[in-house]
Amino acid sequence: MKKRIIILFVIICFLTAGCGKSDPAEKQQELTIGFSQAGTESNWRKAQNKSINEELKKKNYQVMYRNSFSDPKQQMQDVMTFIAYQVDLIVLSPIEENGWESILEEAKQAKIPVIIVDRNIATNRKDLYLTHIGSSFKAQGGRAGLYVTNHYQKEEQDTINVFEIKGSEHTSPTRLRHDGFAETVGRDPRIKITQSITGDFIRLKSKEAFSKAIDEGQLNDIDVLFSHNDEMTLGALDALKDHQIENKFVIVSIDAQKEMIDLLKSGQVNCVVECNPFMGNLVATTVKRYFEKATIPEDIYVSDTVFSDQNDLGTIPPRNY
Ligand code: GYE
Repeated sequence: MKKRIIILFVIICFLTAGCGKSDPAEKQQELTIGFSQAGTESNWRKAQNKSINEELKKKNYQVMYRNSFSDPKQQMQDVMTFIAYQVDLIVLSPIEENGWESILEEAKQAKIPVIIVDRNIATNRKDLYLTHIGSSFKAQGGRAGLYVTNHYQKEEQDTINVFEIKGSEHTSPTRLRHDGFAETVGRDPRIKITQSITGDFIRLKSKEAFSKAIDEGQLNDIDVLFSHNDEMTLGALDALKDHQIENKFVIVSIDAQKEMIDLLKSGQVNCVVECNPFMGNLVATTVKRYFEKATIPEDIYVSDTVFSDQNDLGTIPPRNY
């Protein structure tokens, strides 16, 4: 009897050791990642989308991809679909900040971990997601503001009026880019945001809203244009051209798309704060580390820089977006 038990034990050990030896890449192949993308509103977004999809696939994950084309309700349905499919992990690049708690609670109940990328969600419930991977939008607004304060440091002008072109409402980059900028320029009492419009991060919407502002005379005393992304800056420049208004403004933009860097080089804009879209590698590595049971930090920051007419423009690396 004793002998039989020993033989059985040896067989079990042998079999389980065999399972343990399977190739980790093969195991990963079985894992499905639901990737919910916000939209396709900008070239920045297209680069970020490509980077995440490619890097996840490079690591042999199956990607179940949904693009909600800037429709917040659609995006919530997309995530619910991932939960119904019982994917192994969800990567969520949200459109808006609000309304995610109940859906992420469902993911939690279903034991599906969630990684938030790029824009953040509004919640105090840190237990609803693994981590957030993206830029510090407040730092980006701060860098934009710092350029403006430095630019006017030696000028004797007693009022400096800023026209702000905001991104979509209820999104973390819009809120935090504004806050970072306002906080930084607030140190110079001469600088005030006197006009503000929303361009939804989209070139055409910004062009329309900016044209209306021109027609209503809102541009009359403006010194600085601060735009929350490059697409909207391009829209504002389109509107100026259509109205045959000379571009005499100090222009500060965010993202650092190729087209905007070219405009910086030709002297048509003054400062471009980078928002680095190439977060795919960080995302895929974090997913892998999670499945390897490593500890994941609460926040993972993508590193960004700033380009302006104060730097050597010849050294800017070629842009791929
Ligand atoms: O700046 C903009 C995009 O969420 C940070 O969304 C992102 C912003 C980016 O459409 O171009």
